[in-house]
Amino acid sequence: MQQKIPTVIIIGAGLGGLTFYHALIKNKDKKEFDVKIFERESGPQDRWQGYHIGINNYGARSLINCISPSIALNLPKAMPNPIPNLEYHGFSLADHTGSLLLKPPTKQVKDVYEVANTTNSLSTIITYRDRLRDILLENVPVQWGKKCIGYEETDDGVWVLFEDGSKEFCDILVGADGVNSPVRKQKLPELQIFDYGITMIIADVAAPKNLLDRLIKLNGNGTFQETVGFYGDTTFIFFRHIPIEQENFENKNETYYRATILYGYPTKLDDEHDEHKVDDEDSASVVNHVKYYIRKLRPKCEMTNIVLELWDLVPKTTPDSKKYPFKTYNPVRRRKMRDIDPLSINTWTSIRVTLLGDAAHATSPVLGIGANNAIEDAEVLSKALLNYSPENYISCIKEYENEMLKRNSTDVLHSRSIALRQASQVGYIGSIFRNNFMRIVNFFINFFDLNFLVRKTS
Ligand SMILES: Cc1cc2nc3c(=O)[nH]c(=O)nc-3n(C[C@H](O)[C@H](O)[C@H](O)COP(=O)(O)OP(=O)(O)OC[C@H]3O[C@@H](n4cnc5c(N)ncnc54)[C@H](O)[C@@H]3O)c2cc1C
Ligand SMILES: *[C@@H]1O[C@H](CO)[C@@H](O)[C@H](O)[C@H]1NC(C)=O
Ligand SMILES: *[C@@H]1O[C@H](CO)[C@@H](O)[C@H](O)[C@H]1NC(C)=O
Ligand SMILES: *[C@@H]1O[C@H](CO)[C@@H](O)[C@H](O)[C@H]1NC(C)=O
Ligand SMILES: CC(=O)N[C@H]1CO[C@H](CO)[C@@H](O)[C@@H]1O
Repeated sequence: MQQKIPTVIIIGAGLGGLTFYHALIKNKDKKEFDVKIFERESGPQDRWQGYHIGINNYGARSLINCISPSIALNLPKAMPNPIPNLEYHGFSLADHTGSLLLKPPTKQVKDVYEVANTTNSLSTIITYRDRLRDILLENVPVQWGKKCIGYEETDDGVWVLFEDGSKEFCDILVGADGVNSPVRKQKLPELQIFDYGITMIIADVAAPKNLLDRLIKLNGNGTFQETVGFYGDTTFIFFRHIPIEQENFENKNETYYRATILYGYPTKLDDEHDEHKVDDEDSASVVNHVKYYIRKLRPKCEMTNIVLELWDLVPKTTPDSKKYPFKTYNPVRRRKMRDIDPLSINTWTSIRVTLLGDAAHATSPVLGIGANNAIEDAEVLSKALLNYSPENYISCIKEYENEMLKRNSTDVLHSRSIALRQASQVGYIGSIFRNNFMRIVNFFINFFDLNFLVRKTS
């Protein structure tokens, strides 16, 4: 008897869900599934998909393993090859004046294939997240405007329920629906989101060359730069040294570069300063709030000026997409830094419904591993499903979940401890100790080439 082709439904066309779709299609000759993917957004341009994200060795490897060779050919559009002698793809940490504290030795790679072959997950290529998503959307029949609100299990499958009243039947349901995953909330209601007590504001801006030149002069050419202040306040700047090519872009005289900027501070500061009311629906109000803290918490110096000037570049209203390098641009708002430790609950029962990426293990952005781990999940789950049969589907899901849980719980907690340590309000004297301690650590990790900051992979 010919066996019926099993159906897999993916909820969420983010980086994880799309990579997983490609992996199932790529494995079709070994194991065929009828795959459907649903997304709540109304279309590819519904929401700003921005940010620079670092794709590291295991992320790149899983990505290449999951997508077809023809789609892999497009990868350089999203992750252009590092520019030798100009860009340094790596992390650096400086104090509030831009004086270097920590810069782990990081092997520079020439392209996505070389990063995939390194054994050290510090090596990364800073990637345009929106373009990576565009590439992954190619040839994928996403069903847009379909918001999942839950599911119903039956003896022989799962009904997936949508807000529009429709439902779809499947054999396996994969929730790749991000940190607020409704699939997770139903599967594991006791698995809670952990709130760091850190507020962050993130924006993508078009930075003029002269501003970036000043930053590089002060802080080096690292593509992923962080500074820490006295009060748990942090700034992040991610950029590629690649000019924006845009026909009608504002000032044709000046060269512009995309940069992602992030400002973080302990949320409790907002309670102490509630005279400063913020309207999260209004970018201008949020940017003023960020600048208020930067001026208040940071000394007057070139580093502070650069950060303030970067925040001034955030569009105050939704910009005309024809004149702006980003196809869509949502207003900036305050967000909470949060994560999910998948091992914070005792039992995960493996059923027909499983989770992938942020839905299972949202991770703070400090180590830049969230997308890499979502992509790695896609590979591990697609491999586990190669053994799928109507009788043993539970063991496939269990195999995936066992590996995913351990790996990611470790990563989530590691990222959390670093974020919380950075957010401690050390004060002026404390900062002298902390900064000197970090300079010593920096000396040793560079001297001995130690990379204890990241997980070792084969
Ligand atoms: C500033 C910043 C910097 C970062 N830097 C890095 C980095 O350097 N490296 C790194 O690896 N990671 C980084 N990350 C994290 C990374 O972006 C995420 O971890 C990654 O996108 C997770 O992928 P995902 O597919 O699990 O979830 P998402 O990409 O969030 O996708 C979830 C999808 O599900 C959809 N969805 C949600 N609910 C529903 C519903 N009810 N029904 C249908 N669809 C739904 C959403 O619309 C979305 O499209 C960063 C994040 C931030 C904020
Ligand atoms: C930038 O990084 C490269 C590594 O690619 C390094 O060789 C170069 O000296 C750096 N340039 C500047 C201006 O710091
Ligand atoms: C990566 O490693 C594999 C296996 O060792 C090899 O076949 C491949 O050529 C390498 N790719 C690059 C770009 O170095
Ligand atoms: C553009 O550059 C030219 C020559 O350098 C200069 O004269 C002119 O004022 C500039 N225009 C703008 C708008 O900056
Ligand atoms: C790859 C990796 O980091 N694996 C780790 C997963 O977590 C367990 C403990 O929870 C570690 O022992 C593994 O090394």
